[in-house]
Amino acid sequence: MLELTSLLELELDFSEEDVEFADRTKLVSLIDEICAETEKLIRSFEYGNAVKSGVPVAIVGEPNAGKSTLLNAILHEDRAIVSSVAGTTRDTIEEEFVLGGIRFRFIDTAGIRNADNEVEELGIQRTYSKLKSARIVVLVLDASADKQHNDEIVASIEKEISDETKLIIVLNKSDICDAEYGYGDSLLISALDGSNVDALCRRFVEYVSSLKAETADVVITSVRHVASLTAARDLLLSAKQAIGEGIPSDFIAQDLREANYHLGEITGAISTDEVLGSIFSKFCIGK
Ligand SMILES: Nc1nc2c(ncn2[C@@H]2O[C@H](COP(=O)(O)OP(=O)(O)OP(=O)(O)O)[C@@H](O)[C@H]2O)c(=O)[nH]1
Ligand SMILES: [Mg+2]
Repeated sequence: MLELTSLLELELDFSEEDVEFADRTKLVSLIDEICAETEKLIRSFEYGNAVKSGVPVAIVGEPNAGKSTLLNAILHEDRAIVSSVAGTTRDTIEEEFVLGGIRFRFIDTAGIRNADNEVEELGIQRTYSKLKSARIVVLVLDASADKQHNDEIVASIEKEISDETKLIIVLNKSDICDAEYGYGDSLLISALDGSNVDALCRRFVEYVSSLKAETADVVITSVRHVASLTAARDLLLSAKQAIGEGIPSDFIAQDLREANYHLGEITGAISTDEVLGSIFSKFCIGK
């Protein structure tokens, strides 16, 4: 940020000469570099926060697919009511459970279908909202259903979730049928007799561990710090756009000053002296 700011401030000092001597490509690549670092820190907060309050795992699928049976199998207890009546689960059920040292929040949801009454309809709306806020979505399919039917469900769920969300597809009821098809790295399980449920649980742990590996060495835990980082990132993006549009350096410099101010809220302010110091250390200009 110091390098970037000093390049532009220097240009402003010579604004009467009407020259652009800070190389635009260099400015943009510096901004990209800083934005990437800032993004990484912002993401580290999401990870830190998810781990602190439990990584949300939404279990979704059609009625009778075996979602509640799966929840019970993961928790090793009869937490949710299981029955052969389609539409048994009406409201969402949430339970925390620690796997591989990571706290998860499992959310059993109402099966998705065209509801035949208002209560079920409300439950399904909740399913969609949980689907959107979850980190991991487990889509439970009935392996005995025909492929085309399941293809449609997969497509409709993929449409609903964001890129940030991990989708794990399971084909359930392996005890009564062998699915002759799969979806990428989907798992064939039986929630009823528990087969392959361990493998599914390992997937959850592996995914969260991979998130951890992607994040910065520093994990941001303060909401205030994330707000400062986000503000700085947005100003940097606005500076980048201004450069692209050939907007005068004064305006770009102003965005950068504000971005510095926000970063300063975390690290302590960057003083004018530091900017001047950086200018004089790089350029042959007399004070
Ligand atoms: N054979 C077999 N039956 C299963 C399996 N998993 C669930 N079932 C049966 O399927 C029926 C529905 O199971 P639930 O767990 O209630 O299904 P659900 O997806 O929660 O259904 P809704 O709450 O209605 O959306 C029950 O009769 C279960 O015993 C399985 O792996 N194998
Ligand atoms: Mg259920």
